[in-house]
Amino acid sequence: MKSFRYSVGPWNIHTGMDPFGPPVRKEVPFEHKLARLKEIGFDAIQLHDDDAIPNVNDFEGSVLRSKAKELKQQLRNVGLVPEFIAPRLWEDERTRDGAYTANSQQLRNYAKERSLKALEIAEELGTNNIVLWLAREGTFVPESKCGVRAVEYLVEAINYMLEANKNIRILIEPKPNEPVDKSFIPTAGHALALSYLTSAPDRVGVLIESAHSLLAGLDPADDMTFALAHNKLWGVHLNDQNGLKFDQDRSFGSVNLRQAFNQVRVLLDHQYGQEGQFVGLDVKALRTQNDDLAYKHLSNSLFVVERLVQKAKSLQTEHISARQEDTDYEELDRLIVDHLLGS
Ligand code: GLO
Ligand code: MG
Repeated sequence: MKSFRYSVGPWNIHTGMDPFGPPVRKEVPFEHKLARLKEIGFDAIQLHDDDAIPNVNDFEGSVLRSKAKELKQQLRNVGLVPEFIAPRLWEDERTRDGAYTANSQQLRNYAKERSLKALEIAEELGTNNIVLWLAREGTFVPESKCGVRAVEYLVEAINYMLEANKNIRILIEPKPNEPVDKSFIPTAGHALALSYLTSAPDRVGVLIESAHSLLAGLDPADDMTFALAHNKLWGVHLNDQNGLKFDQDRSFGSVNLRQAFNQVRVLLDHQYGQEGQFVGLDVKALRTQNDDLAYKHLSNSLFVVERLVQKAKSLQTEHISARQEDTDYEELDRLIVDHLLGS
């Protein structure tokens, strides 16, 4: 029996291409990815607008909607539900100066129109969740943009979406850097603060990715509890990251087991998932893996989450409470480390 319902994106099965080298594995067709992900144990699929409808820029209206309907049937046949749609606003040439915060009004309008397509796809697929990873909303050159205007543009774009469809909710996925140097919405705190500036704060929450918190020098479990305290933790992307480097998307728990444990512990302690939220992964296979072995990052991450669930459930809470009482935190530290080491 699994403890959570799990989700993952098709981009988590990939060719191993990186900025310094070409693909080392074959591109896997979308339908094969779906079948494989289901087989590994996933319940839901995370989708960019152009994962759902390739070349999404070329379609609109009833054609767009009928393509989305076909995908809905395809997902149903495999037994996966869609978790969210995310407008991919960082690959198109028109978003090279950012999308919602581009200096050109024409380009900002493109970003908004493209986002509306994501809303339409989501509606057809039957999910209310729109994820905004604000990839290029930030700067390399500080004087290139006004930070106050940038926040106003972001609020304007979010309000535009909230107004266009009264059922959707928006999950902001913060990240401090990469591909930009300095992001306008670098942390969960910024994302939550932004939510309260919008016209419908009850429909704007966050998706916390472990590696993104770590890249900001923060503990992912703390970001999760902060969002939980606001009732706004609507998604997670579990993975791992070794320090303040490029975004590594390592398998969950592969770098820092105690931090991974605490993420699982807070999710369990606060009944994450009981209102339908998924535990998502956003992990990448190491470039060394050959075609057949480029799925282990997914099965291993699921395995580690479930193992850590067992660890969280078998913690002797009376011992924890006693140490909280007498503030012997050295002993608490030892207890936790010993528990994680096992016998
Ligand atoms: C990149 C992000 C990215 C998003 C995805 C969904 O750093 O983690 O993978 O999660 O595009 O919007
Ligand atoms: Mg992510």
